[in-house]
Amino acid sequence: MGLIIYLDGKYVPEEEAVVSVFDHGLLYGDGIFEGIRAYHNRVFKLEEHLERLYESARSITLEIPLSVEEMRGVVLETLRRNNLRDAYIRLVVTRGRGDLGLDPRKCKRATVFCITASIQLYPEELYERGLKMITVATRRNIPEACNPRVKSLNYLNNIYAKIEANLAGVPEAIMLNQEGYVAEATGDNIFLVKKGKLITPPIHMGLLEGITRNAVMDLARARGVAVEEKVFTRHDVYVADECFLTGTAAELIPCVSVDGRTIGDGKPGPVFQELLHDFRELTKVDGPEIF
Ligand code: PXG
Repeated sequence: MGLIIYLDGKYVPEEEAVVSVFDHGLLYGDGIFEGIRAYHNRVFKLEEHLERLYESARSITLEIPLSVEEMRGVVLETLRRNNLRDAYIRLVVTRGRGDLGLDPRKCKRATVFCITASIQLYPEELYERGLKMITVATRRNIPEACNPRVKSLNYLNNIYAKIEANLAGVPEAIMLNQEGYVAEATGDNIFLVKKGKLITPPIHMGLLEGITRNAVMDLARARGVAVEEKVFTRHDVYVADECFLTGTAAELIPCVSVDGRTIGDGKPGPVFQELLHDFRELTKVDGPEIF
C-alpha cells in the first residue's frame, strides 16, 4: 500500500515501521489506542479522541512522551503525508521496550505510532438491511479488572466474543456484564429505541464511553428525542422498536434480529435513519481541517 507511518518521532515507509519484540504492547497488551476517522478533509471528534487517549494513559500510569498539541500535530501530519482526506486513523501508545518480565518500570519510553489508511470498513448494504446479532457467553470485563473504560490493547475478551459471533455466522454480538445486563457489542456501543425514546446503558455497566455514542446522544437531544442512560436486559432488546450500534468504524449500524427475535418490524427504523443522516451531516463540519 506504500503508506507513511509515524513512529517515535519519525515519518517512515510502512516497511520500516517496526517495533521491538520486547515491546510490552506486544508481550502483554500493555498499551492503549484510539480508532479515529477523517471525513471530508476533517478529523472527526479529534479533541474527544485525544482526551480519551490521555485519560486511558493516566489510568494505566503510562506517560505519553508527546504533549496533546504534539499528538494532534502527528495525526494531521500523518494524514497530510499520505494525502488522505477521508481515512481511518489508528493511534497507538504502548508501554514500550522492556525486558521479558512484566514490570512496566523496565520500559523506559513509550512507543507511539500513527497509521492512516483509506479503508471502507463496512458494506453499505448492512446500513440498508441491518445486521443480525446474538448474545454471547463471554462477558465484558469487570471494571475492577481490565476496566472497559480504558481503550487498552487488551482486546482478547472482545475477540473471544467476536469468535463466538463468527462461529454462529453473525457479524456482531451483544456482550453482557457480570450481572447479566447489556453492556455493548464487541467493538461498538448499543442503543435501543422504545416508544420514541433513545436508550443506552450507562457507563458504569462496564463499557467503553464511545465517542460516536456521545455524539449520537447529542444529535438525538438536538432533534428533541428523549435520551436515557438506563440499565437493561436482553428482554428489553427483544421488545425494542429499534436497535442499533455505534462506533467509529461502523458509524451507526442497524440491528434487525437478536438471538433469533426480530426487532421491531425487522427493518432499520426511522429514528436510526434520522440519526444516521444527522451523523453524516456532522462529519462534514466537525473537527480540524487536514489541508
Ligand atoms: N466499545 C468498544 C469495546 C470499542 O472497542 C466502541 C465501543 C465505540 O467507540 P467509539 O469511540 O469508536 O465510538 C469501540 C470502538 C472496529 C474496531 O474495527 C472498533 C474499536 C476498536 C478497534 C476496532 O470496529 N473500538
